Amino acid sequence: MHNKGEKGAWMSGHDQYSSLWLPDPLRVSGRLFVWPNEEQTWFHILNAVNGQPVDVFEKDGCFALHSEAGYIIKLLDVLRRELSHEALQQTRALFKEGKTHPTVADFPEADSLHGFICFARAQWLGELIMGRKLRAHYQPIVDAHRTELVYGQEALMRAHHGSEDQLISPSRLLSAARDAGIMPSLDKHMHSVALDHGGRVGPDTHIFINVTPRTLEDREFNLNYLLRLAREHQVSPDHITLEVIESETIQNLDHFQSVVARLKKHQFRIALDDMGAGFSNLNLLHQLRPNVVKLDMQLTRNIHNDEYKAVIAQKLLETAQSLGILTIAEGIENEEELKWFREHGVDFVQGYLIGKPNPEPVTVTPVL
Ligand code: G
Ligand code: MN
Repeated sequence: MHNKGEKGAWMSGHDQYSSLWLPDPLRVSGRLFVWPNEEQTWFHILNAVNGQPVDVFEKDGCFALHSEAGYIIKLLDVLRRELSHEALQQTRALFKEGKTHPTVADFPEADSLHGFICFARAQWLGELIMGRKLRAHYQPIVDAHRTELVYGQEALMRAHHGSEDQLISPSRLLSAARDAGIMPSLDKHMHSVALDHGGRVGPDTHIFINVTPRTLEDREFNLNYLLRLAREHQVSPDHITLEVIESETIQNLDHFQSVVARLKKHQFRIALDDMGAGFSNLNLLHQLRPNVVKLDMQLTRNIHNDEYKAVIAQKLLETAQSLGILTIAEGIENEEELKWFREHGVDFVQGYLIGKPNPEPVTVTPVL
């Protein structure tokens, strides 16, 4: 059965990866046997299964879900969302290849459903990375007053799964990486993918890449790797802005700050992302001392008609301006939002009104 001890080995090479990971519930057909911890969990799961093939073994207190390509991983995502933490921990799960039924001897192999979900999601993500299915799409960031001047391009993670037109949302990828404890690997991989287009965005355009604090804190993260990537792709570090997201996950502030200080010393630029959203707080402004602050799109939405948002955004802009920090308003969708931010002195804007994320960086943006 699957061997959790080998979880860390999945980055070590494609060949090794294929042999280590059998049987693979995503590639091998088989059944996932589930022993729900209580009756309510039965109902929840059967609801989530929603017409997909399932064998019920009432006598054994379990049922089996058929693993069809691409189906089981989606189902696991649903279960992870729908079931309580307790139910996930206490429900047992076991994957059996083919049509075989578990015997008493298999039982010690059964994992908690939670463990199985983490394992399967790590495997799914590993497969996307190894199969080079992760791509960067680029969204232009332009001068607020002259929207035809492209200042930067934010690289946004996208994944194609199954048929090529099936896109996987970044939030699903991020939550899988978090569950599987491989966020730093995902971030690092995305940085290299993002910079692959480095040359194409033009030498004067800044590339914005997202990074979680966890990655910056990770022992495996080192500056040399970023410097090497920048050199290989001929992008100067002062044209690479690291957007720090999800501030609540900072574990060791001293260490985090020392990493940020070293990045700045090498001329990388730091942005505080999603300012004004729940997980980006004012404390981080003085802890991070960023070069750039990005105002969250929830604040932007309808700002011209919302007194509360307007006051909050205005104070955030004033704070950044008096500290000499550049400002970007995210998620601009209409002319009124753009007008509001222009009148309140924002430096740059980003959003569907100006340009949507695109596989090729959009270099011609509208005059608004
Ligand atoms: O967390 P961050 O702000 O980096 O996320 C940006 C996400 O928001 C991207 O996935 C992008 O597709 C999406 N996005 C970008 N511009 C707009 C916009 O104008 N409106 C909306 N609704 N979403 C946007
Ligand atoms: Mn961002």
